[in-house]
Amino acid sequence: MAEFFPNIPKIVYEGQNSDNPFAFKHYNAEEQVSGKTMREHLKFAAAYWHVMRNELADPFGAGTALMPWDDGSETLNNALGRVPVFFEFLEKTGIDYYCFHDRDISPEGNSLAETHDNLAKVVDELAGHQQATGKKLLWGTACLFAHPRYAQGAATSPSADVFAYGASQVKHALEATHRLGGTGYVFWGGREGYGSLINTDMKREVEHLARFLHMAVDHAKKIGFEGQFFIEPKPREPSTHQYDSDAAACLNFLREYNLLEHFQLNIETNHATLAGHTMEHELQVAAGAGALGSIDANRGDELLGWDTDQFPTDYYLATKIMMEVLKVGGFTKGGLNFDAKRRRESHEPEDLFHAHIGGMDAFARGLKVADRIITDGKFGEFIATRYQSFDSGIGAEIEAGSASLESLNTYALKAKAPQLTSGRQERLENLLNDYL
Ligand code: XLS
Ligand code: NI
Ligand code: NI
Repeated sequence: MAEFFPNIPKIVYEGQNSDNPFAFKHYNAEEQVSGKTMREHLKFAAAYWHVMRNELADPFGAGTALMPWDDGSETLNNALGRVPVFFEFLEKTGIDYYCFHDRDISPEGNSLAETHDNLAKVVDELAGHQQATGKKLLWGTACLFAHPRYAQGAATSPSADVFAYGASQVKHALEATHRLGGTGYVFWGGREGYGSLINTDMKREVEHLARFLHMAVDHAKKIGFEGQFFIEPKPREPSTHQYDSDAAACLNFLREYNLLEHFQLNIETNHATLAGHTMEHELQVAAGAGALGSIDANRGDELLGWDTDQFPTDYYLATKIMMEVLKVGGFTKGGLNFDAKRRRESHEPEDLFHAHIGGMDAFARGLKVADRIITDGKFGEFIATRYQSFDSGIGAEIEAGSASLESLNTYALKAKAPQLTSGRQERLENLLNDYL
């Protein structure tokens, strides 16, 4: 069998004292952390679009990535040739899952029918490699944003023909995901938003988007797809405003259009920060609605206001994320997808490995620390104590819904002036440092 990364060994766990850059320092797949192995907790996935298709171009310059296995053509043959490269990458990194857009894995044809045909052929190839390696599909999605026909949106395009085209693409992407045993299907808004309201009927566009998602839910039922549907919030880029701008906006949309029972959220770190939120804020908003489903793991750059999709190597970030994941009882149909790309300067194939090793180690460390924090219970106890005035007496009546403005007026007039206890933020920040 041809080897595409001949100088890269299979990455194994060597522990914190290893100075081998091609080894894990924290990620030990079979190690148990409170009753589950690390691999079961973390459910790492690689993004086909970044690993195989990202040429590392930016708005000011051409791609730099060296991909000796790729002839640069948009042909079916080239697409088929990428598949074994990707599976060698998954094998060597020990990543169990992957995610794709339909157009990452297979090219547009000369007609829509040929496009669907291309997809089916690559899906067969992927199925064969999954079978041979035991690798699994976490989620699939359709690329409804790259082709010029989607310049004004897909489900929210002012053109019904574009809407129909996008629907056709989703039908096939959903069926491909089903055929590959994917446990989820993602809708990221892409160009579902607007550049300006001066030419936009926002209400009509949002209603169309809801229609589109209902069609997907109906089709899933029809074909027996039992994977989880996810929406991935993002506030802007490429559009000025995207309708699924943050977790709260998505939840409101899903509720308004009776979709909440069918959808969870796939929360991406860099999208959270673009929305002006922290990642843990977005995760908690989703968790509060029982809709924390999956994570696109990456991070932004404090100095750049765009979706830089950097690899998540920050221990604090990984710890905070894993605390939220553990608090909801872990992933079910979702996982941790590295929706992350190397910097344009890191153009050699081995950089793909350094990038993923670092992300996996950060999350492994984050998992261990998060588990210790939760097991020790100090933060949990502090927060419980902070709200204890609602556990009994007047507070319990408020929570139970048996208090009224009238009864609280009577209470407050008789009670002593309220006393506050310190929020102890700095003390808790120090405590977090103790764990890291
Ligand atoms: C883009 C999104 C995209 C989705 C899948 O910013 O993160 O990559 O994850 O369409
Ligand atoms: Ni993403
Ligand atoms: Ni993104």
